[in-house]
Amino acid sequence: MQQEAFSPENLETRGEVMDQSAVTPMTDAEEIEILEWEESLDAVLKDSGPQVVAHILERLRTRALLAGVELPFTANTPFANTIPADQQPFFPGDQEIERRIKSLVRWNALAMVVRANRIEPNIGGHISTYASAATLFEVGFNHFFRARTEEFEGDIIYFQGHASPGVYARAFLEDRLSVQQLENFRRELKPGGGLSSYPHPWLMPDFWEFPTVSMGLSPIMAIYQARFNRYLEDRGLKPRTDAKVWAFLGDGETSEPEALGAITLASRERLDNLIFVVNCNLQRLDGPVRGNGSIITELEAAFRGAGWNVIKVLWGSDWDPILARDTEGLLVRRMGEIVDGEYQKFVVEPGSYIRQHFFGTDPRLLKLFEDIPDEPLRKLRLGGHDPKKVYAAYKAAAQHKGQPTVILARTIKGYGLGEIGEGKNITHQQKKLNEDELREFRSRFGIPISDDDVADAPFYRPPDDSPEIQYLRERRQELGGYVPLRTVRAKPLALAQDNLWQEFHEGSEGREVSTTMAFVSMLRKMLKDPEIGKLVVPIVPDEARTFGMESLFRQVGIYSSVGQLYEPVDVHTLLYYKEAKDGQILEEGITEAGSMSSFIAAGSAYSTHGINTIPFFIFYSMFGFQRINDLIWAAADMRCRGFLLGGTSGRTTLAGEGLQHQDGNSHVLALPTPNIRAYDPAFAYEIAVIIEDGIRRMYRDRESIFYYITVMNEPYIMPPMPAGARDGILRGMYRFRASEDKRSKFRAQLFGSGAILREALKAQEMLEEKFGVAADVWSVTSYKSLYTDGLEAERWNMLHPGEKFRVPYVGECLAGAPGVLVAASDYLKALPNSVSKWMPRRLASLGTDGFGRSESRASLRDFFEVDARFIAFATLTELLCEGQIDKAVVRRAIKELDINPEKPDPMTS
Ligand SMILES: Cc1ncc(C[n+]2csc(CCOP(=O)(O)OP(=O)(O)O)c2C)c(N)n1
Ligand SMILES: [Mg+2]
Repeated sequence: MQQEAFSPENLETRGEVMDQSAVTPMTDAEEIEILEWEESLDAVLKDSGPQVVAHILERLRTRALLAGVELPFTANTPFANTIPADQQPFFPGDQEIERRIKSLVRWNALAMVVRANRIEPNIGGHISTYASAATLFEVGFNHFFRARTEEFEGDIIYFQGHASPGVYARAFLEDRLSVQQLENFRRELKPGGGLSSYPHPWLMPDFWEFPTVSMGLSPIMAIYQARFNRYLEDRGLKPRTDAKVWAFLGDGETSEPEALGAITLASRERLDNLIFVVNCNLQRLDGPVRGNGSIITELEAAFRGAGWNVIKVLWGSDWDPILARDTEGLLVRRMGEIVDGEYQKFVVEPGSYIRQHFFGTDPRLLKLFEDIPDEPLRKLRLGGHDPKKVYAAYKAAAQHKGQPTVILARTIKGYGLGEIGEGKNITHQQKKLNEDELREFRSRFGIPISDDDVADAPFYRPPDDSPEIQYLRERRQELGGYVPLRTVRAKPLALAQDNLWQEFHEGSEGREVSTTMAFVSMLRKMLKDPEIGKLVVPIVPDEARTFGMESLFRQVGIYSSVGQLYEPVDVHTLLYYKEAKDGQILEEGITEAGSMSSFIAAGSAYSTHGINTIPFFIFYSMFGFQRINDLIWAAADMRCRGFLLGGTSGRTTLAGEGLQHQDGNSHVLALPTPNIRAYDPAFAYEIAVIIEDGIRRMYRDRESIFYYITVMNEPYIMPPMPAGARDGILRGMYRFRASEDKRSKFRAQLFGSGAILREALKAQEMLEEKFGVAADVWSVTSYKSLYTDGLEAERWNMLHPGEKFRVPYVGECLAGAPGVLVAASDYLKALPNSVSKWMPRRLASLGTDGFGRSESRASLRDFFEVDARFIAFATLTELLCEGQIDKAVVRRAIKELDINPEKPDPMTS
């Protein structure tokens, strides 16, 4: 297909943003008519002000519509700065000193990446992202980002992850990071420590607060963080303040669905404590974000349409006098016509090219620029690089009421890198500069490093008594201290009483309940607890009824920032849908990503706010790890605490739902997250023990762990807790029911988990009654715990040859347990297989590899071969392999147990 060359005529791609007059030529009479209207508008604006103009325009618009005039829809405003020059506030800083500080940060950020790559080629790092974001960050550091103090909770800032070199370089000027640390950027394992590539609280727990480098996650986390701050205020857990949540994003990043997927929540909730700053350098990694369109125009429409306050910062002060001369609005119109690919070209081409291609379309435009020579023309500064414009936008955003604000700041990727990177498609990856290039950069930004030294790219920090350092310190002092800074202020909980849990140790006394119901009872009880009750944050993505949680609606209410503006249809029922301003449940609607972001905000409040909120996020287990694992990974990095509950779990326990919903994967998917503790409990008392211990470990002992617990919807009688089971429940397995037949020579150990434990118990009976096999049954509550424990022991043994051998817990449990070994769970066979090597003998694993089916539990367990029959049968075949029983017994079993050896393999069918 032949590519159409760019010309102002083929601008259909810009659709709604186009001014119709640009394509349909006007008659002279029409031109005169328009001029008259414009003059009238100017006169009204001058005499009566903007509000009256707005009223008139609205009235005219309505009138035209009623008269059948078709007005093109547009969510866009002209391609100009939202804040006109004459409404710009006074810039309170010392611009010259701030420029010098910024230059020093730029230099050190660059030196850090360049040096790292000299010492270790290909260690990576990014220069050009920060180069474009420097002014956006520095205006924040000097004037807006308030640190946490005794009196003020502080602003929350999500820094664009790839700009981390700039944040480190500033911390170096602030004397918070040493030369050695900078030297060890991206080499964290060096003696004395280094700096992590990106913001990772796990790796730098005294510095970074929010991981932002998986693109798209920081915007959604920031939105839910801002909402969670309101939640804490409305529930009286913290005082209301004007603290802000700032999120710095890349323009390329906004293509991630998570980035824009939750923006309507922010406007619906009127989150005027939230400010997005999109660094619109028009480039991503490979090339332009929207070469053939305009990312700024697109984002403006999306955010305005979603109800946000949008502030465009496109043109720097250099453009103000030119725009002032443009009384006909030709320049702004032309600016709105140009596609991003062409704008990018203007960055790399000489002034003559800009003159010809930008303004050459109209002699009147050319005239506007006739007294500006080519070189200065090329250097006319953009809005995102002009501190005055950025300051104006931040101030307006910080003062804006009733809506969240997004600032779309036009910048140049690789700003200041000149020939080697500025605006080039390769700039994102640029990390090596030769001597000449370094010298040029140094000279451009006036860094006092001699020609002799510059080739080494040394770090440079002016003396403490220099005006730059003094200014920087004063500014930060004024704003409460340094940022980013992560601290843990929450006091540990005492958790003195334990009568909360006793009732669940006693069993359901003949009543059939599911583990989900048992968990909900525990949650209800925790919510009433005097110590932890108010700290509990139940989070649910529109599945509360599925989990039988509707009773909580009434008990603690659903959080709504406006209370309940309507009478709910079920108001006359006991469990009506109660929304309340101090409601405790976060009923997020159908968004697992949003709910997980709430979990993250609540799970990290112990550090962000110094409040020990305890989130319980319950979801359809298939839509947890499978769908939003990267947010779970971010929660882990952030050292979040709390409980994730995979509801309706188990591939064969969730009946009828079929391939999409039946989860046999999540416990395997939980294996890689190092600090998550994953449990597949079968009984209420197991859950009670796990949660009680979890709260203690996380909120009293302050461990950086969190929990994943699967709960099921299959009702059965909950037995009382066997004596001495507690330790095994927590460590991953315990013998639930030993065989009473001590004399049989055929022995087996059966391992069951979750709802499948009951199949193992039935198999135990079958084996004993029909085949004379005495089997013990174990509840395996956590293969993950057994696995990590096994790995630890194995590693210790490898590194300590000749010392006393450590036996993994699995091996310890099975030391005196005779017979063949058979495991069955509702998850992949990989799970029991992951620990089989630490067992004394080989293990036969049954599991649910394959796609689910819409069927009953019994059929599903037959299909996946995890029911009691298959457990018994696998035991017999193991005994056959061991040479303990005869083939004839197994043949008889095929008949008696109704096993079809030719049935299709569930893994592949
Ligand atoms: C989810 C995810 N996908 C891909 C990447 C790899 N990546 C890192 S930076 C980048 C380009 C960023 O472009 P943009 O968001 O415009 O930021 P800029 O550097 O231009 O400011 C990409 C694709 C990532 N970090 N996260
Ligand atoms: Mg970009």
